[in-house]
Amino acid sequence: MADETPSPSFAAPPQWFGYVRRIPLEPQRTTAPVTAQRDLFVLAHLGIPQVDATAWRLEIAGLVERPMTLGLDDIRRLPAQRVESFHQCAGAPRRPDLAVRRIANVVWTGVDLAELLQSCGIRRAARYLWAYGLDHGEYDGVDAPWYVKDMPLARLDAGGVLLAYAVNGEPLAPEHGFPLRLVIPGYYGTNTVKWLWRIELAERRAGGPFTTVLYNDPDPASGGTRPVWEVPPEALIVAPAPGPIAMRPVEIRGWAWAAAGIERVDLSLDGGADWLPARVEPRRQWSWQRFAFAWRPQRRGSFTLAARARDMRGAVQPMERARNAVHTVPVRIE
Ligand SMILES: Nc1nc2c(c(=O)[nH]1)N[C@H]1C(S)=C(S)[C@@H](COP(=O)(O)O)O[C@H]1N2
Ligand SMILES: [Mo]
Repeated sequence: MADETPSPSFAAPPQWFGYVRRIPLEPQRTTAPVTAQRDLFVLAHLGIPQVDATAWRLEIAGLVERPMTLGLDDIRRLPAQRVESFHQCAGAPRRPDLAVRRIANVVWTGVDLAELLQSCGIRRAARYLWAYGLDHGEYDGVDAPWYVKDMPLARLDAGGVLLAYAVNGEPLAPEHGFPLRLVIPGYYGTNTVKWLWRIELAERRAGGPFTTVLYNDPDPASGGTRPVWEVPPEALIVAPAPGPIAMRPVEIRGWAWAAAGIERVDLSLDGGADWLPARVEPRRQWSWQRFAFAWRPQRRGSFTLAARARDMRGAVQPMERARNAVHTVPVRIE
């Protein structure tokens, strides 16, 4: 396969250059089951392209029998699917020890990518899907011709992978990837490529900075590294907020999520020494799941609340030094 960098069939759009980050809602404000688009965190490593949808095209290339080029109208004419999913930023690409708690839950609308690729004919040798964003530039001292991420093609079998043009029923805002983004429910946000213009099927993983030097965490199991793809279990305490609370029954509640779905959430009132099970609601598609715990404080003073989730595969959150380390909230009963 040729290693030269592909370029779009249309003029590259103007781009506001530079790293963009909009801070997520504070945990105690993450109360809505579905996060409004205007409340979503924004993460863009290279800048924000301003795409003219009439000129824009999506190309599907690489190991397919019939390569395709589609305009936005072509895509919107295909059967639409809605997928509710948590949406989480993994945090700094080279800091697997930091939990940043950039988490939201949204409903994406778009086209089922597995079906679209079936209609192109997937060649037998194809193992990975490469997704190209229109943004380019420098990040962390590395120059990227495009923002490129990859995904094992086998992920398509679990369903829900979309080419999304709307979030919560609204068109994507420019900063959220207008006109089209890849959505991979259960995968960290870094993989959900915005301003998508090219999909390529390949035998091997993609070679750019965002799939090789960045977003690969040490993997103790193999001694090597592991791509930042599937989201391990995590829980966020929404209420109570840190600080003083009155001496009366308190509902401790929040959200828990994992690629595999949540099996249980345990609550601690003493920073992780003792644990008690919380009530966990079922998940809808790939959504986050509400948990709640009725607490009757027996004394005044300081407490460190902690919530620890376990996923359907039995993985449990580490207490510290992980992207999904346990969230704690200090409170004082007065
Ligand atoms: N093209 C492109 N897509 C991208 C990024 C980017 O820099 N360029 N950032 C990724 C990261 S790290 C995250 S967390 C999500 C954030 O999506 P949002 O800004 O819509 O919340 O987009 C991902 N998709
Ligand atoms: Mo991210």
